[in-house]
Amino acid sequence: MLVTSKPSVRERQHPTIRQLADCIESTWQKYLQLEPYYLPPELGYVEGKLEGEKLAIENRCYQTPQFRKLHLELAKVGEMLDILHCVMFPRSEYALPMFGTDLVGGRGQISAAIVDLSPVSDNLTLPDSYFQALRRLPQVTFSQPRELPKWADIFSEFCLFVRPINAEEEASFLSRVQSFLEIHCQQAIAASPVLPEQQAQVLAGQHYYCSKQQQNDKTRRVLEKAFGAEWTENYMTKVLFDREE
Ligand code: 18B
Repeated sequence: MLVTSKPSVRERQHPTIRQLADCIESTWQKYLQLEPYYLPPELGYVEGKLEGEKLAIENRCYQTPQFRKLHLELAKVGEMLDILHCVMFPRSEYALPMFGTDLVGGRGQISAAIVDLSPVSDNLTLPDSYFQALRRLPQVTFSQPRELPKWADIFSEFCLFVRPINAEEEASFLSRVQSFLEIHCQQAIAASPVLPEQQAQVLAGQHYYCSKQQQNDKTRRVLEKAFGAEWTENYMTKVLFDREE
């Protein structure tokens, strides 16, 4: 079922998805000390079949002094579906929010664009420094805001979830992601570690975030159709939303 071959997903992605991938990686490079993070080799590049179409997944991962794992994933289902998925997992020494973004498109149109800096504290509020920085960003409006599903109580009040209707809105979404990332990287490199006894709390917050993301049936369904239920469960809990023990 799984074959490993030369990754080539990025060049074939929707241009906005490619631009976002480039933007994420260049912002990481600008602020963070990137070191490699090794996924099991059979999960770096994965192919399966979904309704006769090829599903190809390309993963890039890094770690830094502040982040246990930076994960950027590009997936392509034939000519039907292009997906960008990105999550930054802070180390348990840092009480930092979770940055996450997902961009899903098909046949030239982006249907879902979501980005957030999600709190992991007990009371699910962002650190005040994040709140102040996010509050100062310019107001943006999109013609087609989308409603979050029930499991999505993890997201902050700054979460943006839209269906961008044209190139301007796609650019506007990209610029928002860039701002979130800049704020996050700047805050992260300036952050002090928490006390050892507070690390369990940080991990508990991250576990809660991951357990909610694992309830996203739309992600699960795409993966299950191509790779089966068992592979998908493993992938969602060990690669997409894994827990640091
Ligand atoms: N996701 N997404 O990452 N998902 O991974 N995603 C969809 O137009 C994949 C994240 C989020 O309305 C859709 O409806 C696959 C992160 C939310 O019920 C599809 C992968 C976040 C929704 C996929 C992937 C996140 C959503 C439907 C692995 C947020 C709306 C598209 C590569 C930080 C859910 C549509 C709903 C939607 C698929 C959010 C097909 C396969 C990090 C909230």
